[in-house]
Amino acid sequence: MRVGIVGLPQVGKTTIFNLLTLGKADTSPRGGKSEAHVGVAHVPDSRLDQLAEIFQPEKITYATVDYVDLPGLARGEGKAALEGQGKEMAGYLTSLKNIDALLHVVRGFEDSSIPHSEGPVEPARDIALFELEMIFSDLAIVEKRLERLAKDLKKMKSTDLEVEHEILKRFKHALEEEQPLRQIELTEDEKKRVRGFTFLSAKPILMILNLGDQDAGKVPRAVEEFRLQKYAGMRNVRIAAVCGKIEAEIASLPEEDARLFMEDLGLSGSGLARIIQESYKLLGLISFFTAGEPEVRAWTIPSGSTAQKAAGVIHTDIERGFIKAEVVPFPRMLECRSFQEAKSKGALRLEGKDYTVQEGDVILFRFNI
Ligand SMILES: Nc1nc2c(ncn2[C@@H]2O[C@H](COP(=O)(O)OP(=O)(O)OP(=O)(O)O)[C@@H](O)[C@H]2O)c(=O)[nH]1
Ligand SMILES: [Mg+2]
Repeated sequence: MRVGIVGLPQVGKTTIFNLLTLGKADTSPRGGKSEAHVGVAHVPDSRLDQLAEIFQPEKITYATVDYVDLPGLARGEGKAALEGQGKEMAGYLTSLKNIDALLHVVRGFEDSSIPHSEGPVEPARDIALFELEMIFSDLAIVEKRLERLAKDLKKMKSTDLEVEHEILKRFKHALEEEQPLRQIELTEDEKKRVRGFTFLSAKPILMILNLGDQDAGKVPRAVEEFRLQKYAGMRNVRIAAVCGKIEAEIASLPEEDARLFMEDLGLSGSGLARIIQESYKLLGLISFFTAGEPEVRAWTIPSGSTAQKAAGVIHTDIERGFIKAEVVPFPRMLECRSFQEAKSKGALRLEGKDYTVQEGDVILFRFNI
């Protein structure tokens, strides 16, 4: 999974990128302004650690998420694209090609030494503004493409072009009503036809409020606190909060110190864990595990995936040569402590290729190639 970190200037994007990737990217005022940083976050999962205790593998492999940290996008840059002057936007869109979701960092911390481009701290206003910039950027792309299509359709008859024209007209209408494209339900075929465009408002989005150090208490009820109910109910949107600066500092401490520090602040679970959990929910993802002596490993699949598809995430050969999946739900594996014991206790199930993999399944695939 690849996630793009976006937002207005100086809201804490790079701070949160560092929190997620345990990185050390520069957050000083002039540090590394213009380039995008790319980093990898390891998905924390205590179940994987517990499996490792049982199987004593040579290697533990966590699931990962790639994060791309971008410079701030200022007010008016989406609009500029719409007026044919979108230099900033073009660079932005190139960096955001092929991402699965956006993480929109919204400023929630007060600090008079870091001026906010929009004046007083007000998350709802910033979200509305940023949504609009994304909508303008998308509208610029749609209008340009529609113009081209109209010309081409005059010259030749093409069902493909007509279908694309129809979808983009629907998009145009929604965008003109200031509706983000992520609200629109598309068929698989329609999705395929617009895959080549980087429509920002079409991406599932996780809005992360970056709160000040004293506001840890607001983390669990950020939606109510900042009156964001309107967004919380939208399709393909999730909202969560972190105290970016202090949580980034905590993340670099040894585990035990970090735990005590978080307890003091009243935070449950790390900022990293909270953001990743929300990202999985946003994208409808689940984890399953493979476990043996060489390696204990977590894998990420879309919820609803069949056993055969899940096998394909590990290797296409296992998908092609799939015979059976031996499945033990995680809690039962914790009791039985081996596939063999699970089998003798009746906790192991033999499943076929159409079995729907469940969150936390520990799976041994049988295949032949
Ligand atoms: N007090 C406080 N300061 C923060 C917090 N998060 C970030 N900052 C500070 O805000 C400034 C900007 O942080 P960055 O993480 O660089 O923000 P950014 O959004 O990446 O900024 P640009 O990339 O320039 O748009 C830095 O001085 C951070 O230390 C926070 O939660 N509390
Ligand atoms: Mg930055």
